Amino acid sequence: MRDRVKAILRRLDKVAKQREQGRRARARAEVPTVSLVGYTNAGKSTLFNRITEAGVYAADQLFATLDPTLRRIEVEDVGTAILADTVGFIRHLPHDLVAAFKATLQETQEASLLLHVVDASDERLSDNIEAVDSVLEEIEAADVPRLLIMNKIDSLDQAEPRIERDDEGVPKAVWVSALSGQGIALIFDALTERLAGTMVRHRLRLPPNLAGRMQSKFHQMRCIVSEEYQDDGHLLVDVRLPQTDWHRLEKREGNQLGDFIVSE
Ligand SMILES: Nc1nc2c(ncn2[C@@H]2O[C@H](COP(=O)(O)OP(=O)(O)OP(=O)(O)O)[C@@H](O)[C@H]2O)c(=O)[nH]1
Ligand SMILES: [Mg+2]
Repeated sequence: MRDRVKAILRRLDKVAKQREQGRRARARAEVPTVSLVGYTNAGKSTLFNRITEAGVYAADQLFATLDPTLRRIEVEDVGTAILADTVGFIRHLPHDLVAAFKATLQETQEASLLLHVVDASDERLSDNIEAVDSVLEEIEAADVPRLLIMNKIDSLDQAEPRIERDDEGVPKAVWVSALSGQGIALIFDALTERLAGTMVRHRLRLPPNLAGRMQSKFHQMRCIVSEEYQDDGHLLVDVRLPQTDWHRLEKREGNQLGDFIVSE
């Protein structure tokens, strides 16, 4: 058993490395990644197939062969996006598994949007949502934007496919059936609305006490256009990233980043 665990962990490591390379290439091309996450058996893989057959990409073969859990989709007003299927989450994930998950689920952390798929017909619906939320927290993906997918409406009495919106009119949930295909087009509509945000570009002049940390953060996000250390230890850095990512980062940094913006 111990040997098997070792072998599996080694393979996970290799997968993580390959995915890392893929992510880099995609980030360079500024292609948003949409990750399907959710409790095991929620219907993620079924939905993955549904969505990708609806948005087929002719030249996708090679891509699909390289990694069957990643597919290209075309979203109106957004262009190409990558859809990623992931392993199902479970309650009480053992701690050593969390570590293994962390490697493979980096995709989740760095996704532009998470589609949290739930089985709407499961009586433990809210428990499952909570369990997934806490795993997302554990793998440090809690602040990635999320869209809830209420799946399996074919098993409910009287549930119509629809988009549910928050107070500001932003889609927060889509009611669908991956099995029957009802509501799949609505997912594309919601993707357009959630992803078609604009890119922003900023030039920042960061003081030495912030420069190092922010520099590695920007590198991680792969949004650096140019960077240069000045004689006084300040870092002059140009970044280009989706507006939503910028806002998220600003918030995370206690809203102080804006103070360091300088004009080009
Ligand atoms: N009734 C109904 N069943 C569905 C629907 N979507 C998926 N299923 C069924 O739910 C079961 C699980 O589906 P999967 O797509 O494998 O679920 P998953 O979330 O990928 O599961 P894991 O990969 O194990 O986490 C299968 O038996 C599917 O046929 C749906 O919309 N309606
Ligand atoms: Mg699956």
